[in-house]
Amino acid sequence: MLKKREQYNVAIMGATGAVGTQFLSILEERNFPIKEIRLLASGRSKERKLKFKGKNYSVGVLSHDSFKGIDIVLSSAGASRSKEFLPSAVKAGCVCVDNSSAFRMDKDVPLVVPEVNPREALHHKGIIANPNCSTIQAVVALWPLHRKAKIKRIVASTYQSVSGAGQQKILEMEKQIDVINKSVDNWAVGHHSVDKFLIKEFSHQIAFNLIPQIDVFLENAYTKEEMKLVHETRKIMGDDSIRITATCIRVPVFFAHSESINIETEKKLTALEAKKVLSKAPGVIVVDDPSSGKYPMPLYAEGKNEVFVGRIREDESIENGLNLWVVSDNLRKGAALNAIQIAELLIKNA
Ligand code: NAP
Ligand code: 12T
Repeated sequence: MLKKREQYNVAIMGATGAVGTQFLSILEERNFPIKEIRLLASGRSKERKLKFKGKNYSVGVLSHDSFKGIDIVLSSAGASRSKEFLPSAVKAGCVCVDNSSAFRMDKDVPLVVPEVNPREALHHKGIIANPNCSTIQAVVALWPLHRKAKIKRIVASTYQSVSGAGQQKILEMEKQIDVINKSVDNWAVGHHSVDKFLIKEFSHQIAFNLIPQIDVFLENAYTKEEMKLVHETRKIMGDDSIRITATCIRVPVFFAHSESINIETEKKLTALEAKKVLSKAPGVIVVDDPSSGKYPMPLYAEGKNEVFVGRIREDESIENGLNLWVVSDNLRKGAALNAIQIAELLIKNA
């Protein structure tokens, strides 16, 4: 349990990463009540300093002894680091909000999106899991519709930005684009492909391409990312009867994930009713005026906190169906912001 205090000692595991640096910006923006901030990463970063509220902080090397005196751990250093080090943090008395996939489906670990299931956050045993980025933005948009009309089935196709896969992937796409732009014949067939040595992080070239694989393939021919969306959505919405299927695609966009979502509901919901429900939903902004070309796009969701929903229309192929286009900054609501909102919930209830 988190003890009530005026200010808290916070450790960030993976502080130098794509999500870690967002943790720092968002904690600062929201004036999170911090007494001491402890930045942790791998030995590769031991000479590095990061800025927080105008001051430089050294990065410490993560170890089992990193958590003494810490109240809250925000972890984003990969699932294997979470599995290895969070038990030590819990033993040291910390409450951990974990961004990795390590504990999300554990029965004893709440999986929380504050707009959907805030009360779950209070029944933890030291670890609370932050869902996958694609799951978070989907459930923020779908939960209000589920409450109104009961969702029976979800078909989701995601268009996920490279930043979701970490800092190195962002750099790889930048490099590929740079090399192609400098090549003299880049208008000709085959000339927008890069040399193999520029493809290290992703399994294929990502610049000017799409990759229909995120995370590893499983025995059922789906990827792990696709199955995370299935299982996590059911756990957060607290309804195992919802049928869900997903296709996850990596797109050459730097920040923000987009999703085309089709739902079938028990009760009829017109597009107008759905728009009304969503325009009152917490954390959602409806951007839906096709006649003036207004719909959500990743470039404009970058750096924002909300989940943007547009292209809301009835699925004319079934009785009770809707199609939606859902866009959000994957490093903010999809990761760091959601985790910080969970920490804020814990503080409010401490
Ligand atoms: P990233 O940019 O590659 O950063 C990884 C971070 O982890 C860096 O700070 C890195 O430190 C640190 N790290 C790596 N190996 C370490 C080790 N052995 N010991 C200590 N620290 C280590 O990746 P990211 O995109 O920020 O993602 C990190 C984690 O967040 C992953 O678990 C990912 O699954 C999760 N994530 C979740 C969501 C979500 O859906 N909610 C979204 C994105 C990412 P160095 O700089 O020293 O290498
Ligand atoms: N492989 O947190 O590659 O489970 O975009 C998030 C993002 C795993 C996760 C990605 C991933 C997660 C990615």
